[in-house]
Amino acid sequence: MDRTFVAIKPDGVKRGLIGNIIRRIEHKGYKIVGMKMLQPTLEIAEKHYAEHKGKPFYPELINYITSGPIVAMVVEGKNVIEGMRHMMGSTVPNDAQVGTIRADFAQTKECNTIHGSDSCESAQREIDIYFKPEELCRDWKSMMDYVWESMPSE
Ligand code: IDP
Ligand code: MG
Repeated sequence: MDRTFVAIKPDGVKRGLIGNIIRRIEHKGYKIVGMKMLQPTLEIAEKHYAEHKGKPFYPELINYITSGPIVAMVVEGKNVIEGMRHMMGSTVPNDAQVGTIRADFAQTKECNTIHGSDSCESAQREIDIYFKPEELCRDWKSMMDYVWESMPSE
């Protein structure tokens, strides 16, 4: 099963959107196999956003992501990396499709409520930044696991 790293960013936590966003992920049928609340340290933030170092918005991005707690998650599902990006919507909320998390909840690209990995490599890299292997709970069946098992193609 594919895996991605998702984070509800500080604006999402402060606005009380944790439940709403987790509900969307669960309703999609994705399986949450890791979850924690933490306030990213400067070190964690710089690791997470290393690819953006040197860009004009980098200092603001680091200030934003360290400005309060985030809810970090590891999410599993079929083609989940692409699927989560689709549910999140474009980086700029006003370009995002209505119904996506960013279109529905965010106003600016600076404060766009949710993060999701953009490739298999970034997913693994980001999961390793936020989670130790023993912090993941993989050994249980979600309802979706039973549904997949009952499908002819499984
Ligand atoms: P993504 O989150 O959709 O993958 P990236 O381009 O990887 O978008 O940018 C990472 C994060 O940096 C964005 O989600 C947003 O919070 C912030 N960001 C991106 N571009 C800008 C910008 O031009 N100004 C301010 N913040 C930005
Ligand atoms: Mg990105």
